[in-house]
Amino acid sequence: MADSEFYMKLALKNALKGQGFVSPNPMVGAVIVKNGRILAEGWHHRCGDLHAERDAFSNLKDDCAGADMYVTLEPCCHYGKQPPCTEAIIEHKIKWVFIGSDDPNPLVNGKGCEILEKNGIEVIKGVLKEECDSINKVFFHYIKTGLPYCVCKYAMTADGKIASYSGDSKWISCEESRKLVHEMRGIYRGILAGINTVLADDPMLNCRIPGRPGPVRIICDSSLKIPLESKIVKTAGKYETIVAAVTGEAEKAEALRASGINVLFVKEKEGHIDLRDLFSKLGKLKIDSLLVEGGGDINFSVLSEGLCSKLFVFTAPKILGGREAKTPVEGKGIEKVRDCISLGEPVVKKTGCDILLEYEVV
Ligand code: AOF
Ligand code: ZN
Repeated sequence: MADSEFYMKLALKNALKGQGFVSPNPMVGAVIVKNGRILAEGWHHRCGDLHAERDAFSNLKDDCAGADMYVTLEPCCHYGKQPPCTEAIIEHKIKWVFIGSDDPNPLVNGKGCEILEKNGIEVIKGVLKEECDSINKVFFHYIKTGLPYCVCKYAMTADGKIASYSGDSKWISCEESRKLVHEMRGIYRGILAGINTVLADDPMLNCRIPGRPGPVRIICDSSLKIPLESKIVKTAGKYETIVAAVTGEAEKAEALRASGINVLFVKEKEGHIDLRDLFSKLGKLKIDSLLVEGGGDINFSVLSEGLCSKLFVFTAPKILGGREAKTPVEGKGIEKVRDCISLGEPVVKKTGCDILLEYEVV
């Protein structure tokens, strides 16, 4: 492995330490190397905190003049919550900067590299670019579209059912798969479910991994049917919660707001919530990623409207049968196979006795 790849791998490892904490910022890691010796490492710990480059500089014990810096993302050159990293790099007299990903943020977008080069710093772009790009899919999507990067997750039986004909769904997937779902909930900024899921299961939709902030819970409830005594409403003071509606009594909206819920009125589309409008409003609230644990109708809407980027499908070695038993993607459906929603090659994993298929929506 080339030296530059070795140090970039280390920078990547640092970047990942910010997972679940940096939203809506990217995960970024940095390493400073001089004469084959690592002088310091750093990463972006949390949104609002030091950027990776400045975090690495804050860990220096020796002079780094003439050193190389490896950073997984193009250094920023603007004043945001933090001052420009390019300035710190210039001040510290770094000689070479090795970069993984470009930063598509319009405030940066190549200008970071330009400034470094204008100041006599050698810039090498694209070191382990694919790996660096792969950790910030959420950030790239969000900064380009203003919409949350959306992932649909469901667990089904080997015959494609998400519940039995009587509505029973506890539990389709095995314990290990359910543990993994809690880990996912700690990674995505929001979790979206429909009112029918709340009425049927009275779920918490929180993350049970200690130390993780947990997602904002978002319920699609077009006519504000959510019961005041549901667990979601009762715990809204503790876990950030949004109820998205189209209509509903002012009194009910007030009662929900008094419980700490953000009631968000959105546009209507064919008698339901206009998901594109909801996504755009969630984007404005800085929700950059969304895990959809919806029923079949929500899943069909996000998929057919091109709002979903990724799919996690747990398949359990169980058969439920039943013509009336719910399936993961319902709605109206698609008339012709040639018009289907296409998915990429699956990544296949085993979780306990289940199989997890991960697909990109292409
Ligand atoms: C870097 N290194 O570690 C990160 C960068 O509001 P701010 O100041 O935190 O700026 C956020 C923007 O800065 C973000 O949208 C992205 O373009 C860049 N993030 N850049 O050089 C870092 N986290
Ligand atoms: Zn920066």
